Amino acid sequence: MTVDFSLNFPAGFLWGAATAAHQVEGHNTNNNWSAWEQTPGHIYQDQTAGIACDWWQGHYVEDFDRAAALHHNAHRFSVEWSRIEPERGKFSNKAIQFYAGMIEALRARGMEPLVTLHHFTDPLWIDQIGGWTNPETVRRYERFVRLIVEELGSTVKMWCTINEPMVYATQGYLLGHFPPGKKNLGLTYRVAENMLRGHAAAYHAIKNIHPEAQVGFAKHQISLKLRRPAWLHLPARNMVRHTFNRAFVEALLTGELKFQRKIEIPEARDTLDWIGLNYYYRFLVGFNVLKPRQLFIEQRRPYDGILGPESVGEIWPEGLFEQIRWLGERTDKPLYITENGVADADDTLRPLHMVRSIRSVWQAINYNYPVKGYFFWTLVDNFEWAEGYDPAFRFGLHSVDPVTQVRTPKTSAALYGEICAANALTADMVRRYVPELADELFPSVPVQKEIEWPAKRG
Ligand code: IFM
Repeated sequence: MTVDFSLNFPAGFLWGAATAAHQVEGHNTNNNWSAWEQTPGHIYQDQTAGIACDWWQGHYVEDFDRAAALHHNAHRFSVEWSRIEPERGKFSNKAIQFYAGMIEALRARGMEPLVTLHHFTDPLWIDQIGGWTNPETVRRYERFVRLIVEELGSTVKMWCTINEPMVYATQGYLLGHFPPGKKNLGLTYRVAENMLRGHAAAYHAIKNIHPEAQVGFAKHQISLKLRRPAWLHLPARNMVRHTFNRAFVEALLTGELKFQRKIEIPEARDTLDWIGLNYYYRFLVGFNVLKPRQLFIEQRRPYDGILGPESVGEIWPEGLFEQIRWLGERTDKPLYITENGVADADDTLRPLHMVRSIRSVWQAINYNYPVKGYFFWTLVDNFEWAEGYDPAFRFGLHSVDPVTQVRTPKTSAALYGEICAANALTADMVRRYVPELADELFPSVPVQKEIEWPAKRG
């Protein structure tokens, strides 16, 4: 008998990848991103999403085959509002059928669909009324959600209302990296508030049509490392932690959104059946008197650890545990890792990152946090927003040739496939894919630590 170590996951655990419409579909000129991409300076090398991974022309079928061959039993994807409602109040049956086809293709391959209703993009006509700065958008979004759930709801159990609302608000309205490129704190708060109202409206609309549906949203969390001395930097760290990581989640539990002031949004109270965690980076945070325009807060890359590409933070996979812990304890809801992965041009870091991340998830499960699934970001290299097709920002398990559309699996795809098939991360996998971690994670001779008896009492 060969005895070996493995980190086993619970029966029924969901394993898959996550994707988003604008990043993979291509052929769309009707949303705020396609308009934004036209202006030089907005995207890496002035690129546009173009045909992306050509899913709109049917390439999703072969990519779902790939996911199935890697033993994924679930997939997270988003529907594109600008295709479904290309003009205000006009719905496209062709687009609805396209997404119905995707769901059917997933089910035929034994993959549970998790459908995101908003992933960073808005139809142009929504953009023209001020996007999410306008409360009218909440009502328009609710109408769109109602329509899509009436059409597709009998085949979907899990809905994700909004992807990373705080990223959408801060990148578009505070930092200016996403459309509409504003730098205005007041608008940032207003957009986040309206997205919260949008989530609440979508939650009630979905439950109204299909009470058994499971509705949540995907929250991007960042790990925050406190600069020293703590007494000086603590308030700045707490401010970022509260505003970016916590306030939105708290509001979905309590119905009170606390940014600069407290806003009562009773309809948002108790509108989570599950919570999604998107996790990537850790930042060093502190107070800097020279940064009044950033509210004296400075966020930068720590000097130690593995650094991601320029403009992002430190890559610290174990931060997953910390984020699961807070979300798990605060919400007491089933938790899904709705995104986790690493930007890595040549797949040298990804297997190592994957092992450390999945080990963190396993650890959290064994502390009895209710983690129910893991969606790797992402299935195929794709359009990475402001970073376009910059090789440093490739996140996929497969590379994609932009001209021929030929996909090539990376080493990390094989490793992830083995993990999904085994519903476990085994010592043998670690030895084969990331031998440099093997001794640390799984000593070859099982070690039984000596435990000293306490001194005799009494
Ligand atoms: O590509 C994005 C995705 O759209 C949202 N979460 C982070 C990913 C990687 O940057």
